[in-house]
Amino acid sequence: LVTGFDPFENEPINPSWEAVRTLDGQGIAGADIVARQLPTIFGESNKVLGKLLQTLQPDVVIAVGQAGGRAEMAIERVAINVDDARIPDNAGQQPIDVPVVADGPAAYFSTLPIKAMREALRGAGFPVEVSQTAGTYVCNHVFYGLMHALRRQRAVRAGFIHIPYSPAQASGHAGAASLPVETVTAALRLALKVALKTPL
Ligand code: PCA
Repeated sequence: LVTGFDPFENEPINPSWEAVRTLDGQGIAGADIVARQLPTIFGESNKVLGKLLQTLQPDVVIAVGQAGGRAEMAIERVAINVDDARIPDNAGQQPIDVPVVADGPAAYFSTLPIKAMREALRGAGFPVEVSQTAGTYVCNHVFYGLMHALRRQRAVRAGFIHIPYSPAQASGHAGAASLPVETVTAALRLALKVALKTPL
C-alpha cells in the first residue's frame, strides 16, 4: 500500500498523490501495488488509513507526503505522539499540543529498512536523506497512526517518506527546491522494492 495526500495550503496539487497514483495496479517484486489518497485532515486521514489496512492487509506500507521547501526526499525515522498544527487542515481543524493517540507511547520508529532504502536510492541517483522529524502536522499524525495501528503486526513493514515540491509548485515559492513527480515515482518504486526484499 502506498498513500498520498490531497492538496492543502492553497496548492493546486499535492505531489505525493501525483507521484503514487500512477503506481496503482502495478506489480513490483511479486507484490501488487495499491495506491490510495488520504485527506489532509486530522482524524479522518487515520480513519481512512485504518480501513485500508483492514481490507488490504498489506505486507508493506509507505505513506508519502509533501514537504514544501525540502530539497531531497526524506525517509522519516520517527513518528511522535503530537499534533501541533501551524495551519488549519482541510476541515478547518488546528489542534495545538494534543496527542495523536491519548495514552499512546511518545514515539514509534519506522519499520522500513531506512538505511538500505537510502543507499539503494542514492546509488540509483535519487536525492534522498534520512530525516529525524516528520513535523507535527497531518503527515506525522498519519505516520504515528500507521505505526500505532500496526504495533502488534511486526511482520508488516511501514513508514513515511516526505517529498519536495513539484517544479510547477516551486515556481510559486521563490528559491524553493523541487523534484519532478516522475522522478519521485521512480524512486518510490525502488523504495518499495527494497522494503519488500530486505528481510526483517
Ligand atoms: N504534507 C503535510 C500534510 C499533507 C502533506 O502532503 C505534512 O507534511 O504534514
